[in-house]
Amino acid sequence: MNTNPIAETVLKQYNETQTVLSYQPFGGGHINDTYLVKTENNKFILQRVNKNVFRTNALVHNYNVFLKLLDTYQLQRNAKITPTILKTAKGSYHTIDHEGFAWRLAEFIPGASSYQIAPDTEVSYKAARAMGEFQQFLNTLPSNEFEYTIINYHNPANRFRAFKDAVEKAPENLLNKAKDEITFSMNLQNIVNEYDAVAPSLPSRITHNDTKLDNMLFYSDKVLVIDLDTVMPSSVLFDYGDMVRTFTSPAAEDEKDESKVNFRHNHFKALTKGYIEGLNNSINTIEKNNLLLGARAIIYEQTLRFLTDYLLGNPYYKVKYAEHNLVRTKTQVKLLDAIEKDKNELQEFILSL
Ligand code: ADP
Ligand code: GN1
Ligand code: MG
Repeated sequence: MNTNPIAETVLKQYNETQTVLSYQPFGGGHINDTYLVKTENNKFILQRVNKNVFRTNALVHNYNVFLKLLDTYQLQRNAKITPTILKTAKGSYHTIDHEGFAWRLAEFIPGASSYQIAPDTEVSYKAARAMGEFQQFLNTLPSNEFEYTIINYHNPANRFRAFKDAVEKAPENLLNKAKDEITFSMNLQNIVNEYDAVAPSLPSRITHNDTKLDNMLFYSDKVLVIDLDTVMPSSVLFDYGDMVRTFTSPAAEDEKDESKVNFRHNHFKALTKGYIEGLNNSINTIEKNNLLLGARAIIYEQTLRFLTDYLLGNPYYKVKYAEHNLVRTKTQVKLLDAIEKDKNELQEFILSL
């Protein structure tokens, strides 16, 4: 049995978790601490939100805004789009511990699968369609009431500046090991300029902002969207882009054997079709014309983020070994390189839908 006095104090706040039998670390997220909690009759997901990454007050506020409207939305459509987040006996969705960390409890979806790699195109299609449908819910939210849980989160220009700073500061041995990836990243700065040229014409929407495949849960024939900590104003380009990033490669984000990483056109087509169908005409022409730019921008941004973290000694992402972020960088480089080579054909496909 795991023991964590803070987790136990938090669990005491809920009527449903007075008799906890066990709780264990769970899932493969890079940011929060997630536990599977077992009681006599039930299971729950307990999460401690990383206060070094998220602005806790903004996050707690945003959950209050969208959870207030979620029940009605789901009831009206007779559809569940995300797991239920429980209220404490005092009626809050989060409890703040004495160190300032926010905790929350969600229902556990039994028998649900989440994937690091899309096993077939049906999964890519269904996941993207669910994300498009989730966007329809986000489109109903009062966007002026949202706060930024992370400032400058999807901002390629800012990520590029942080990367250049890291290159200035990094020790020689790390710079040597990441030589090729640094050169590749410096050479693709045009993606930042392309994104910046389009950004002022994009509508600001409430979007999910972390649409990697393992932030979706599959059970029976349904898909639920999870990990709502980055729901805030941004652009659908990034939501589409992060699906391209995480659905199209047949290898994990941290696959050490680079030869296993490649860009699967059939998954690209399946997810693009699924997302556009799920959105049901709720994006405008400028957004649609620039979806591919969103994919290129987010994979570039992710390359820069992993590489920056590696050069700075891994302050941000959870790592299992010293080179973990460099390995992650290399998979992004390979994927982005493949997309850059095929971009005309990919753009043509998007516009054909
Ligand atoms: P992080 O922000 O750290 O990525 P997530 O909210 O994505 O945290 O949760 C981490 C993992 O835990 C998910 O990828 C998923 O596998 C699992 N998970 C999260 N919520 C649930 C749930 N309600 N039911 C079942 N599994 C869940
Ligand atoms: C993080 O929290 P998680 O593991 O779902 C990160 C994303 C990255 C992703 C890369 C808040 O997502 O931005 O794309 O890792 N989340 C945050 O795997 O930084
Ligand atoms: Mg996650």
